Amino acid sequence: MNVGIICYASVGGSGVVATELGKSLATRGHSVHVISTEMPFRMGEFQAGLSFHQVLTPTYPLFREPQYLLSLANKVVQVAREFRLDVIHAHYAVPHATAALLAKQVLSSTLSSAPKLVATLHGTDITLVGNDPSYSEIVAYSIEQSDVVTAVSDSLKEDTRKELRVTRPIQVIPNFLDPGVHRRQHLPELRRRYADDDTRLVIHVSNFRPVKRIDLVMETFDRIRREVPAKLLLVGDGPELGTAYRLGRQMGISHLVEALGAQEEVLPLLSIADVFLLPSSMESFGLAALEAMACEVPVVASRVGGLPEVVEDGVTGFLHDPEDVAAMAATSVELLRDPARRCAAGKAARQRVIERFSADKVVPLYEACYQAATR
Ligand code: GMT
Repeated sequence: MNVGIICYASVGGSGVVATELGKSLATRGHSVHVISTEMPFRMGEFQAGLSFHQVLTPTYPLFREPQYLLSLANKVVQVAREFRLDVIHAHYAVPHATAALLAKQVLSSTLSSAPKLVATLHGTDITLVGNDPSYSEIVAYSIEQSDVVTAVSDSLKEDTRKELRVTRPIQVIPNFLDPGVHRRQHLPELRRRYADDDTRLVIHVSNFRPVKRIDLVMETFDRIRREVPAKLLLVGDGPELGTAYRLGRQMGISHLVEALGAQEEVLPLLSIADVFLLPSSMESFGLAALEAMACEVPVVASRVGGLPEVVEDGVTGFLHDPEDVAAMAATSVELLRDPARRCAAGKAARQRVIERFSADKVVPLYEACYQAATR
């Protein structure tokens, strides 16, 4: 099939999933056209069957606002017409589903058979942005009008129903990764760079938005390090990184915190970690948790959104009430003190990824969606 994939290029789970899906589909013989403002950071080297189309949004002195919705819809029309797209797959509702819908309407007026629209909802496009009264009408309409709609978890499906009063069927297709690539690497020298043999490594990877609750990451770690010699690796960048620096100074633990900034390659860092902290206030899925699990790192997280669908509480990781830093710290300390328990949870986590969230199992579900949409 000829598939157009619209996604955000910036570091974020929805762009990662869209790009990995594009790569997998191309490997499986489809012709995939990724449409974004920049080459998504996971797109990597040339791959047969995978091409990139850049959306340029020109400015004009009269406009204070960039016209991204229009330039994206325009690009989708051009790509769809030129490459005879069968499917336009919009990742993230705002404004990608709307741009795709507009493009489809334009194409329907000129092509005998316009491409079908598949929209994948990722989380913040519904729970934080899409449900804002300034956007909700148009986001709900775009979802209702898509040919097939998928959400990355049951929790997000329910949120979409509740928050946007969407009534159409929504199929749950979880996020995925390639466990052959996402696996723990043996990197003793890298580990030694951050910790000696007696020091445990706690890691947090995110885009440091308020929803990630960096304050709770710091508070949990502060409790952990009072019980076990430990260091904290902070991977990623965003508005709340400054909060981490400030709290680190106030708590007197800056020397135990390594902030590594945005990293394209997180596997080596996950591979040297002992526990992954994710105390988010909302997480429709938690792709970062899935990546940690693939690298055999037990996740200690808040019981919110889709995280209970990813992390099997007490087996592959541990979930606690949001903001319960005492419980998150206690569980982390238990894991950090008990290598056998940590190892068992890590192995169970990887097994769960292989069984439920591997590309081999999930990508065919998207192919089936495309077939259903074009039938
Ligand atoms: O979490 C974010 O700030 C970004 C957003 C995104 O576009 O990547 O993440 C959402 O989509 C991811 C991919 O499906 C999910 O793994 C994240 O859980 C979800 N974030 C939230 O729900 C807060």
